[in-house]
Formats: sequence, C-alpha cells, structure tokens
Amino acid sequence: MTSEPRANRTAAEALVATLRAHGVDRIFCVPGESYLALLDALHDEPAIQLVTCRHEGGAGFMAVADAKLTGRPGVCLVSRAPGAMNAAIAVHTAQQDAVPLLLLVGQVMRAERGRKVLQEMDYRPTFGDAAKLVIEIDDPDQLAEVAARALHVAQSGIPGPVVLSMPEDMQAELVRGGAAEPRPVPVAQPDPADVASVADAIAHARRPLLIAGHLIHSDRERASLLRAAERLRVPLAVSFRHQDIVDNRDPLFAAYLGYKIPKRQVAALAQADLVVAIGTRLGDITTQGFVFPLAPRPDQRLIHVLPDPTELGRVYQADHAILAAPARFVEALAALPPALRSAEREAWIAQLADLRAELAAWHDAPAADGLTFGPLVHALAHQLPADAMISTDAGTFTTWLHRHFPFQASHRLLAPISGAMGFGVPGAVAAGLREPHRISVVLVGDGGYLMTGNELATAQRYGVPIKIFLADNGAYGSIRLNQEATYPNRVIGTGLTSPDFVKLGEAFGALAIGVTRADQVEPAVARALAHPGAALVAVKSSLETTSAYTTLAAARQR
Ligand SMILES: Cc1ncc(C[n+]2csc(CCOP(=O)(O)OP(=O)(O)O)c2C)c(N)n1
Ligand SMILES: [Mg+2]
Repeated sequence: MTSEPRANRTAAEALVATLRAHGVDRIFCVPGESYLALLDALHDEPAIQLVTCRHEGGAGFMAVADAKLTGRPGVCLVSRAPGAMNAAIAVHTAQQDAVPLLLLVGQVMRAERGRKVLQEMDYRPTFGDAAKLVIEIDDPDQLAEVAARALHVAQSGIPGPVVLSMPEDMQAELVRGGAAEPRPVPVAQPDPADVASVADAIAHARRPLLIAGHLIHSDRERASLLRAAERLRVPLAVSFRHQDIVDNRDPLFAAYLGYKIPKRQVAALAQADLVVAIGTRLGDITTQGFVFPLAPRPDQRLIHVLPDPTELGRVYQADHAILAAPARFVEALAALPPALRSAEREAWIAQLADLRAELAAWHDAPAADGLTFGPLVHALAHQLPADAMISTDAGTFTTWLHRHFPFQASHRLLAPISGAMGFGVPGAVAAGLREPHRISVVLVGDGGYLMTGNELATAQRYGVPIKIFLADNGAYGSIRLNQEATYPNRVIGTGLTSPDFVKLGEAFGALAIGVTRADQVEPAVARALAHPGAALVAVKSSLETTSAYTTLAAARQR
C-alpha cells in the first residue's frame, strides 16, 4: 500500500518516508557524492538521526550492533565502490550473525553504467554470496516499494543483509507515490504436535542437552528459554558468542560453546543421548569443528529447530527438523507443565554444571612479560552493573572474558560470530547511542583497536561515553598463538609496534589510563566507569599468556 501521491516528492524523499514508516530512527553513514539527494531528504526528517562515522567498516558494524540490540534492521548508508567495499565486512558479518541489515549504496548515474566510470561497480555479483538480496533500482517510482521489500527480506526467516543500489540521478527524480508501508513479517508458529514430541523426547532421554543460540534475543525470550529448561529439567548450553542469553551462574547452565573450549568439557557434553538445538545453525565454532554434535550424522538423537527450511538440513541430518520461530518454540516449551524429576537427570545436570563452574573459577597465571588480561576481566566482573552492554573485538584476550565473566541474561554481549576484527569500538558506540542509560563497554586488542578505534571520534561527536579496555600485547596474538602451534619458533608477520595508547586516547579527548601492574587494575576500572565521558584503559598485557587457556610455550610443544 502506498500513501497519498505527492507530485513534488523525489524518490529519495519517498525512500526516507518509507524508512520512517518502518520505524527506522537512526542511519549510520559516511557521506558520498553519489547520494546527495538522499542526504538532502534526510535533512528534513528529524525522526531519523544520521550518525556520521569515520570509516564505512565502522558505520556498517554500528548498524549491525544496533540491529542486534533492537531486533530491527540496522541501516547503513555508503557511497559507491570504495565506500561499499569498506562496508563489505559488515554485510558478511550480518550474514554470519543472522542480523537484519540494510546497506544503501549510491551508484553511478544510469546513463554512465557499463563504462567503468569512476567508482563504478556491479553490486549484484560483488555482494551475491553474502547478502540475502541485492537489488539495483533504475525506476524512481520503484524505490520506496523495493526498499520495503528489502527491509522485509532482511527480517524474514533467518535474518540477514540486503543491499540496495541507487543510481544517483534516479534518487532526485520526482515520483508519484509516497512511503511504502511495512509488510507483516511472517512468523513460523510452532506446531503443538512438535512441541509435545520434543517434550516427550526430552522426558524419555537419559542425558538430554539443549543448545540455544543467536535467534533468542530479548529479555522475554531469554526468560522463556531458561524457564523451558527448568520445566523440562534439561541442561542448557549456548552457542558461540551468545553467552549472555542465560545466567551463567544458573544450575541448569551447562556450557558456553565458544572457540576451542576445553576438550574434557566437550567430552562431557558428548555423553548426551539427545541434543535439542533451538535457534542456532550449529556452526563450526559452536560444534568445535563439527565434532559435537558430529556432522553430518551425530552420535546422539538430534532435534533441530530453525525458522528456515533451507538452513535445516544444510549440514546436519537431524532426526527431527522443525520449522518454527525459535523464540516461539521456547515460549511453547516454557508453558508446558513441569517434568517429573529423576535422580539420574539431576545428576547429569549437576555433572555438567560442576564442570562448567570449575572451569570458570577465577584463575590468573602470572606471566613474566606483563599482566594477563585476566585481572581486568575479574575487575569488570564485580564492577560492571548487571545491565552492562559488552562489545568485543576479535582476539585471544576475549578468552578471559568468556572463561571468567559471569554473564547474566540482563547483560548484552555484542560480538560478531563472523570473528571480524574491528567490530568492538563501533559496536560499543552503537550500543551507547541506542541505550544511553546503560554502560557500554568494549574489550579490544592492540590489533583491532587500530582498525576501527577511530570511531572513538564518532563516540565523542555524539556524546557516547564508551569505556574501552584495551589488551596491548604487542602482537596479533591470536595468529601468533596459532603460528607457534603450527610452525614453532618461526615467528613472522604477527608482531606489532603500537602508538602510546594513553596519549592516543587523550588526543581523542577521552580519559586515558595506562595499566602496567596488577594493583592498578581495580582503581583504573573504577575511574573509567565513574568518569562521565569516554574512557580508555590500556593494559600492557602478556603475550606469553595471552590466552586464558594456554601459553605460547605450550603451543610450541603441541
Ligand atoms: C578483519 C580481520 N582481519 C584479520 C583477522 C584475523 N585475525 C583474527 S584474530 C587476529 C589478531 C587480533 O589481534 P589483537 O586485536 O591484538 O588481539 P589479540 O589476539 O592479540 O588478543 C587476526 C589478525 C580477522 N579475524 N579479522
Ligand atoms: Mg594483540
């Protein structure tokens, strides 16, 4: 349905009205001459905040983080090929993370296409693998309608990225229609027979395990998930980088299925005789390289619940593949009457919980070459409020967080499943903009920080007091660790020479604190959190003990 025609409306204005009609209230951009008409249309739309970023990778990551928090499409606006290529990392991340993202790209003029003019690119083949849909619009009268379709596709089934390419001359042409209204997003309601059969399978299993993942979002969905586990008396594990969807201290919390978790934990979980996977693709990291559950045919019964028939059966041959919205499915399970308790089941729950607690118990391994990142995480664990939002970059420093931070379902962990470096700082900026009353924290390495740490300037411009905790180990530590394990003592390409991060933070106008000793950690965290503005705590951290699980020396010996 389109609203009243207005003869003097441009295609760009109709697009802005359409975005508005879909509840879009914020767009992240780096401006370009290829979408001046769209910028001009945003000039007169006070309901949409335009956030100007310093790099399209940052803008794209902010849109992804915003979508992760709201569950609605994040919107990123970039210029032709150079801008689009910088933003490509966010399109890929949105696909791997199943996040609804709309990437709007200005395109060269229609009459010039095909001549390989300045910054020309065909986005359909370029983004064909990563995006759910790539459309280029020639007819200005179609722009609003196609934008509505793009937003629809981004949110439907398993959410993901959509790219819309708009030739610059087309945007400024007058159109007949107005805003295109949102289409209802179809929700695959659970079939009561499926819900009953899952409950029955769990009741009859000796050692069932629930694995939940990234399609469980809101506080309400998280509460339903835990209630479902309680009702069915089934231990609950969570997928890669979704450690925050359940209270990590709960007796039913069995495991965080993160990057290379300890083998004995995997072995304990693999004793399960039934796995019910809800809202997770069971990707390679979650399944420890498709080992548990074993792909394609697991050693135990597998029930897999996803909202997309093409994803069900992509890798795993489940005994029962159920097409349903995961959040609705857990709600239906949570509404079932409580299952009978058995001593055997309670022992299974306790066995997994005991091991999980043992592995999470605080440890530090004093290193000769600096602090580990552990004390910093330990300080955050008791200083951060229960509703803190924690954005993380890629890097081995994150092992300390995943091992020792007691996530609660009220926290928000923003971390790309794609493993992309550079997400951390932009993610925290977007989170702080979206939820200004909550503390927005980022954990980042010296590698990742110099990729997108420039977005601290964006935080300052928009008054977002992000708190940056930086692990400065002088290396692309993750790669060094893998390098030593594969080619011992043949170090190449992984060392870093960094600037003085304290001076750098100060240059951005942030409170910046350097930490070199263990006794400085707690007060530095307290000062950073209490400071009204942005703050950066740079920890000179150990490279030898960069991981919470191993050392470089141990890696060499493997
Ligand atoms: C954009 C991008 N480039 C490269 C990589 C490969 N990579 C993964 S972790 C890592 C090193 C990260 O270094 P740093 O941020 O210093 O964290 P550390 O591992 O030292 O803790 C690299 C290069 C990646 N994941 N993403
Ligand atoms: Mg590093």
